Amino acid sequence: DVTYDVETAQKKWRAVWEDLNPFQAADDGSRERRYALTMFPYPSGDLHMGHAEVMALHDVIARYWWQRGYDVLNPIGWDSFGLPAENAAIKRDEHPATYTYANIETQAESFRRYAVSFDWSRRLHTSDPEYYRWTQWLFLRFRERGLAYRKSSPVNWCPNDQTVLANEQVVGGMCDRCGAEVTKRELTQWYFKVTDYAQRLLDDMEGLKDTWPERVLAMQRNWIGRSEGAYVDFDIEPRDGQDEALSVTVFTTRPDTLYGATFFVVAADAKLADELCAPEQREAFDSYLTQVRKESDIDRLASDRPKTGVFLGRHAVNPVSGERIPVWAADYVLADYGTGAVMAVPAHDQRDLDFAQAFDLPVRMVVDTGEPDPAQTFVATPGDGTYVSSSSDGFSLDGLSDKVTGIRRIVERLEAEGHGRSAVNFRLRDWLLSRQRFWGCPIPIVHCPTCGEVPVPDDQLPVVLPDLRGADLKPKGTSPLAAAEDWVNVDCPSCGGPAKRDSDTMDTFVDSSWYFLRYCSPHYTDGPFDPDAVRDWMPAHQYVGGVEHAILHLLYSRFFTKVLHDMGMVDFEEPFQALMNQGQVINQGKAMSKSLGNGVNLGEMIDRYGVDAVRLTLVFAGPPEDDIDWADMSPSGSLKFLQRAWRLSGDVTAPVGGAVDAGDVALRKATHRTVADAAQLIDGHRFNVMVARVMELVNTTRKAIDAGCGPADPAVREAVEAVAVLLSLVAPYTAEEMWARLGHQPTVARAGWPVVDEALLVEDSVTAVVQVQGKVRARLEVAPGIAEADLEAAAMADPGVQRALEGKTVRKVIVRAPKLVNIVAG
Ligand code: ANZ
Ligand code: ZN
Repeated sequence: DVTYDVETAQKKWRAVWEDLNPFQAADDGSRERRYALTMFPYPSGDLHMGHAEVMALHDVIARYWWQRGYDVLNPIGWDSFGLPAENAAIKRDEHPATYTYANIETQAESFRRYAVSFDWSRRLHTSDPEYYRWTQWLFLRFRERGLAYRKSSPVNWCPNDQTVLANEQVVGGMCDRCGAEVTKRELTQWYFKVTDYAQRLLDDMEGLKDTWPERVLAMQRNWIGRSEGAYVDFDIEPRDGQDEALSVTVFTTRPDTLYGATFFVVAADAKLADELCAPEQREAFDSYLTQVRKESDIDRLASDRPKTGVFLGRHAVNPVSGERIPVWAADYVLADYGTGAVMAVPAHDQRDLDFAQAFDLPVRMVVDTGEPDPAQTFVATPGDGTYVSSSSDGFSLDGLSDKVTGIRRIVERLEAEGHGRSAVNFRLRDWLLSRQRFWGCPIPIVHCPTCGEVPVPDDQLPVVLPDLRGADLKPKGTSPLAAAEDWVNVDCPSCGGPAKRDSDTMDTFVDSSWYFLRYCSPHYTDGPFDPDAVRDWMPAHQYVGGVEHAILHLLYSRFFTKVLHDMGMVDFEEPFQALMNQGQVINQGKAMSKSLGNGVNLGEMIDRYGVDAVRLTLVFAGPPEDDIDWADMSPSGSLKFLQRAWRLSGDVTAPVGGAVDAGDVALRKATHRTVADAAQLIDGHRFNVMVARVMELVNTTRKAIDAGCGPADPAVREAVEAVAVLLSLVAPYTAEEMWARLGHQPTVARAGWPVVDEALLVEDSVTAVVQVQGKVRARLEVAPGIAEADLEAAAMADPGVQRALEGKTVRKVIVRAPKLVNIVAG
């Protein structure tokens, strides 16, 4: 069999495409716009199979939109600041910039060879000063709105990367970058106030529920973690005039169990614990705190862990009953959730009960659930039941057995006396954005001994990262920028006195929280983006990328978009209309990894089978969300299919542009049905099925050529042209080869979607016979699937049948769809 040379075709068409530049968005309003967005890569190393998969899937959509006549925005850029590249550079003793930009060039070259339909004129890198100038500008605007602020608190610390991490970057207690166990440190850091947007981030997911994967929404919902409950204020008893009366608030989801609170617990690492600690407990407390500081949150929350804690030598007063309860410090209460203090109700909360058991504290049941008394069994009873032992001073819940009413009544009582109020609490924390690392966007703030925090004026942006070539960039716990004397020492923009720049850099996720907006006008110099361009293109119609970003990047981008909306800079509140998560490419049932030695090299696969075969294999493997086990794939089979499709184009002898009406009807029907179905399948993201349908059409056409209507039939040309256009979404080189052989000018990528003739989609008809009194009175052409009632109605309406029935009464109609109607009349 003849074949085309893959390598030659790849060289040839790449040059032609670069010349024609078919994928540059016209951006002139002449056509309806579509924004196809894919998560931009980190420049660590060359592209791998995962990139190949996501780009192949994403490109089906982008190329389809081009064929449908939309003006498509399909941009590419690099998320080029950040830890992974910085760490890799340090390991190789290279400067992060050198390493990063070299990788970008390698990846860009690979993307071009891989023939992704990117608009290269919009390329951006977040580590370019033209880009991060606006990251800094946005930071300053957020700060003006009180949405970027500095505070001191215990933060997640990666001892390996020697930097703080956002909560979202701690996975199972480990650094999601390097896997080291995360510890806590008390540090003053910059935060974005995401918590102000918690409710809106939650509410607006409603509008995404049909277009985003449910598991992503569920993960975000869970991360935001909304809880309804109440704040309850407890007075702390003054100790014989030594200290002032103090009130401490707790957050509880069960205010109705207030009478069961037998002790009070403050997070050991909260400032409050230190403040409350009585002098005689100081030593015990300090040594306990040292121990707690070494623990990760995961350890602290583990329910099977023995409870530890220290009595603080103080008592809190129950605001309703007046009961005195001891105040403890413990690690199972977290400093940064709720208020960092809890009223412990051991009877109905297992963590509190474990603590009570460990320290021999009282257990009082206040909800009788019918289960054995927790004081005896040490099994808490969190369920519903009837209130007991819950009354004082003319107030009582006793006998009531409805939790909702119980909560309402106790909260009303607390509110009336000014000791509490109902409250909603979120698990979501503010986003810690400073990093003690070099390769990131500098924070545009100057710290002045006289003026305090001073923003760098807009006209002095960007604060450019110093080069520091030859300096030691290894993580040391403080940013390498702090040691760059020339850079860090500046005149205060406000008073002119000696001051210092903030030497931390921003989390890379800040850079990636707005890049999709920048793509709309990447060369704009009057702001982060041109509002008109953003209005034209955003929100992105389709976002494609990995589920590993389900929380971090997607939550942060949603937050940024909402803030920009509130600033009046964009007129929408959600950045991504639809989201698709691809599965993983694995090998032999396992994730590819160096240690398993099961990595598959993308470059080698392309060298061996060609770009198209690799792309086709990845798209054909299964539904996009499913993992692909490369060991089960057959790229050589894909290549064989592509050659078979291509051979069709050499067999066509009907002239270009000839009339097709007289062509073979069966083949025409197959073609038009395939094109119509392909459109629906692509809209439903069933790309693998779409490919299967193209394969069928190739087989049908081959049969028609060899054993049917023959190669000269215009229906053959029509079929092969359709195959070329459909294949252009997946196998652009092969499609271009076919298109040229069919006598067309490049590029098939912009040939346009074949127009479907609806008449050719009508199912084949069958002939139904209508008899009246045993005599055939009519023959009807009907659809094979016609319903009995429809067939009967059609028979009755036939003029020949009506004539035969004139003057008669219909006694009985027997319908055998789709072939026969028998009418008995008399
Ligand atoms: C009394 C109580 C009685 C509670 C009861 C539960 C059951 P979610 O649903 O996760 O919001 N809590 C509050 N702040 C805490 C902190 N900083 N660290 C650890 N635990 C804390 O949980 C809210 C409940 O978790 C609160 O309601 C509080 O215990 C505890 F039968 O208060 B509860
Ligand atoms: Zn100053």
